[in-house]
Amino acid sequence: MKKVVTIQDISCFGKCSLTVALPIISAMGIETAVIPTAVLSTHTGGFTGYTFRDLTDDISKIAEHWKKLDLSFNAIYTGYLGSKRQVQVISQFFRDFRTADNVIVVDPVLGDAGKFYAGFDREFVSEMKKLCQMADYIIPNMTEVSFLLDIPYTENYDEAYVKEALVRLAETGCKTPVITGVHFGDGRQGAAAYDSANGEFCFSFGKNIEHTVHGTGDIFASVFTGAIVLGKSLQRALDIAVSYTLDCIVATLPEIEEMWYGTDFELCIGKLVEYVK
Ligand code: PXL
Repeated sequence: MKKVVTIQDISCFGKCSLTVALPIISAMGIETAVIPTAVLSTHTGGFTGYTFRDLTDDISKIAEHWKKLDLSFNAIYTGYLGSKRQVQVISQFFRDFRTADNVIVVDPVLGDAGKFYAGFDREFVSEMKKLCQMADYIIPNMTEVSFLLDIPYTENYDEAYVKEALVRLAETGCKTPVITGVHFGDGRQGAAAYDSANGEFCFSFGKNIEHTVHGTGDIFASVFTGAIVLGKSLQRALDIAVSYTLDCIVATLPEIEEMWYGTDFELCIGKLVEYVK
């Protein structure tokens, strides 16, 4: 059985990070080991007054134990990380658990809609860039692209702009950058990727839904990681992740309580199982 380890926080309420990655990757028929980096009462987007228990000191102890057990993983997938020190500890985890044939997927969670999430700043971006350099795949949204490349955030761009951004992301060291939330104002939204090994660009689009729900980036990244681990091509992995993310948004809208509560990915798990058959 394929094995992924995903390293990100547990937000106890507000579906995102581990509460999304664990059920989704498991549903794809992949064993999903976890390293919780922090426990928060809620995620930080849209809620105030949340608790935050930092678990950075546990990460290297878990890694040490796993080394003794000689564990290995087909993929290491990181999401939201809470501090610069935590990012440094995880870069050591990458060095310890990288093998000749596994993949490292970094979702450089930094912000959305042109703004940082609470607690992040330029210094954190510098640290996150170093983690991205070690990755086979990175999965930023357009806001995170602007932070990683130090370019202004814009919502008006074309295909040439996205291709240029992908090439520049690859030049910073990551083999295959994937950009999410790509839209050209033509009623579609999707993702774009660049395989720097062969110079191939891939795009995948579905219908653009104007309404925003929280946690879709984590759904996309989890499905994309699972699909790559299952041996799908870059284009097929993008198609599956775009389709499932869209399915989840459409399923959420009719009964949405509050956008910060997250996306109802549970209602579409059956479709995901079909997509990866
Ligand atoms: O969905 C990304 C995410 C993960 N974890 C925490 C967050 C966010 C985004 O707001 O706050 C704690």
